Amino acid sequence: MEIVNARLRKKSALHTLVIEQGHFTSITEQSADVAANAEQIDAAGQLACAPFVEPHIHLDAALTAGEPHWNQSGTLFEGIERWGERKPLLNEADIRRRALQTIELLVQNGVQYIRTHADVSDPSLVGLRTLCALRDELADKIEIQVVAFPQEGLLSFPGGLALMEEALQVGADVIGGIPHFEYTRELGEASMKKVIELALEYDRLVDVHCDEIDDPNSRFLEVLAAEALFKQLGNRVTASHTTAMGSYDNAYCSKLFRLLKKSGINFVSCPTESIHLQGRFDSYPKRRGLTRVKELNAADINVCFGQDSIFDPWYSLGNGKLLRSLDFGLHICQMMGYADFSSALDFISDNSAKTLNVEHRYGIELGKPGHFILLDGEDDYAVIRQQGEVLLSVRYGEIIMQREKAKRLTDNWIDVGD
Ligand code: 17E
Ligand code: FE2
Repeated sequence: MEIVNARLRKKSALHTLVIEQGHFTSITEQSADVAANAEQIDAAGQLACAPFVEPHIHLDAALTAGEPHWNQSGTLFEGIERWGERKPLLNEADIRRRALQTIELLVQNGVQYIRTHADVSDPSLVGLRTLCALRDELADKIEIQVVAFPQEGLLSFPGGLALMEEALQVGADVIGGIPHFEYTRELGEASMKKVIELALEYDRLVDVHCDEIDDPNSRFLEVLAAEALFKQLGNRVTASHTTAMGSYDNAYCSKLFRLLKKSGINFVSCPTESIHLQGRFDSYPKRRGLTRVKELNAADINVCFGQDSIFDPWYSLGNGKLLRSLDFGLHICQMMGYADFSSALDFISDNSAKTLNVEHRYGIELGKPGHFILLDGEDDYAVIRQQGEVLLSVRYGEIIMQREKAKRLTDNWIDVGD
């Protein structure tokens, strides 16, 4: 496959990309735009970017909003309760159907790597088993990691620890946790130590729903980061949400950041989800309920954006578009400067690949798998501003999704000059 007239991120020249036997074999700068021949794809000056990565989504719960009841309060905790009513109705066919529809929706929007959470506070483990099976069946189409996520507590849910071990034996790639939902601070802390112990014992990655609450006293992140540091697990560990950090005072954060930086752990923020679920106990002033994405990024700590939910008990919108999550994130975290916009796609591509530990096989670089997407815009700034569609998605040199740019059918109404 040959692509001509492609722009690459953070470079101004047009480029020709060649993919042979599924890998990039040539990436060359063009001195001017060229006419594409019949075999070539003409990128027409649009931005070629490494595929989007969805680092945090709950595929077992996707497309279940309102079943059997809607989340009326909009809180995380009511979401957990409503999901608890849907859980007994789960079966393999139901999960498969909804997960496949959601994965396809993500593919249509340029995603080629997914990290999904599977609720393991369920003695049948049907969600985890089904998502692990789908991961294996779809391995040549899309890369999926499955997190064993103890939604109702690793130590507070009856048999939670045994279920986690069973999930790891079934084949979960990543160990999850939810310390702010454990009954006590002590259990929350102990759960973080246990998660790291299991990661060492089973040689798995870690991704914890950590401090997803507005409580400024929810400080399990420091326990997770310290354990990761002591056990040298750094980049294999991710803290998702950490919304309490939006409520920590600056003095504590200043101390905390030293540890976070040393530990080398990754962060995932889910802007649409958190702006919706957090701040629910405030009147006014009302907190934004997001972690300190801007400050983490400025401190050179890896942070990325995910969607979390697609029409589930926690969030009843969601359309598979990471560009929408990014747009929300940039606004809510006030990352609206020229430099922010110029590298904004990092938050849904390179940074997320790092979180998933796939960066060695990710990116438009010689020798790497020939995966890329084409975006409607010539650089990060234009793509963000125009909120355009993903026009093309290529995997191992094969087109897996292509759409035409929406075409206006009328002339200008107003004369705007030349
Ligand atoms: N479960 C949870 O604990 N937090 C979330 N944001 C979702 C599920 C979506
Ligand atoms: Fe989540």
